[in-house]
Amino acid sequence: MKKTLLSAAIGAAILGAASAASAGTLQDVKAKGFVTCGASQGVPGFSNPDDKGEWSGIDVDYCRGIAAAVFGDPKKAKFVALSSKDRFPALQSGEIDVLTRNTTWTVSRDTSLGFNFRTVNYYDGQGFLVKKGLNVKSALELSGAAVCVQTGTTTELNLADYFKANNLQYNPVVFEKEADATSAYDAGRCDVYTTDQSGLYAMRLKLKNPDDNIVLPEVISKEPLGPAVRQGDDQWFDVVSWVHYAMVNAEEFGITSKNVDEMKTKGGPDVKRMLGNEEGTKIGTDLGLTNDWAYNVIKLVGNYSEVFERNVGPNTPLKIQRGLNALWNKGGLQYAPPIR
Ligand SMILES: N[C@@H](CCC(=O)N[C@@H](CS)C(=O)NCC(=O)O)C(=O)O
Repeated sequence: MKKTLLSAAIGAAILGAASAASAGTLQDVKAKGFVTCGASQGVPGFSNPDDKGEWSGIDVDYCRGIAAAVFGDPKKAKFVALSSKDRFPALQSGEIDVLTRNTTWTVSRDTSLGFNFRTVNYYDGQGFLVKKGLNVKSALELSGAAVCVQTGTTTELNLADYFKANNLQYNPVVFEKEADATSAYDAGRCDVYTTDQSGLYAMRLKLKNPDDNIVLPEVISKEPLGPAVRQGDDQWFDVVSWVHYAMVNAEEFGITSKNVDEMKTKGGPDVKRMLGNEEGTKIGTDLGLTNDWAYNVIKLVGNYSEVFERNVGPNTPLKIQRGLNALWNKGGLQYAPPIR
């Protein structure tokens, strides 16, 4: 009995020390005056710098949403470009406050790497890009192919699993940098390029002749993409999660960046509550923010639909349909718990 109590006490002390070591990100972010987000080195529509170093993308807007929630200013977001391999050490070491970069939520990242995931800002799955000239209609015809793939990703393992499960041979051509993988594929060093389907649509735009390439119909994995934070910092985890939920709830309520001022005074009780317009509310202060945090996210960055349409939707070069990323009541998986 004594031994059990003692080990419980030691366990609690270790846990306490671990949380103390990594807690306080919200305070740190407020003190330095900006949030540092891990981005990719360039995935159009998701996180992509232009020639002037201006970032855009659905993941970039997530980070700007966090800045809007914390500071009332989306410009207080800084981006660090990270390869697939470098993104995890950057989060572990504290170089970045949050990883907002097409990262798949898996059990090993959630446990042995020491991260926490909760929201999925883009539901995806892995696919294959091939040259039309190959005359391949299905991934099952790819036996013997040379496949370009980026290291440090879930992609590598899914690729191995899929070819093994279907008794197909392949030659992996592995790159650390996405740009090298893309140019190798473009130069004909591989027959196939594989990554998340979102990544395939994005990379295709970078090829010499995008229209000469097709995405095969097979989706071989689940890739729930969302932000990761370090374990042991519940408050920061909550802030990062609720920014996404605010965007999704806003879409569900029909609140947009254009009508949010009107909705704040004329909306129903749940809309007013979410936007901080309720007598004696603690809807934001309990999160460590101001009560108008969700208002700021919507006003300054937009609801989930606005962010999706602006970065990856049918009217952008990526031309992606909502699909799995439609709201739960429109046949998709985007579902946010209530803000109340
Ligand atoms: N979702 C997968 C793959 C993510 C990934 O890193 N994809 C590559 C290919 S699209 C990428 O983003 N490369 C850009 C870079 O390394 O900067 C994962 O989390 O492992």
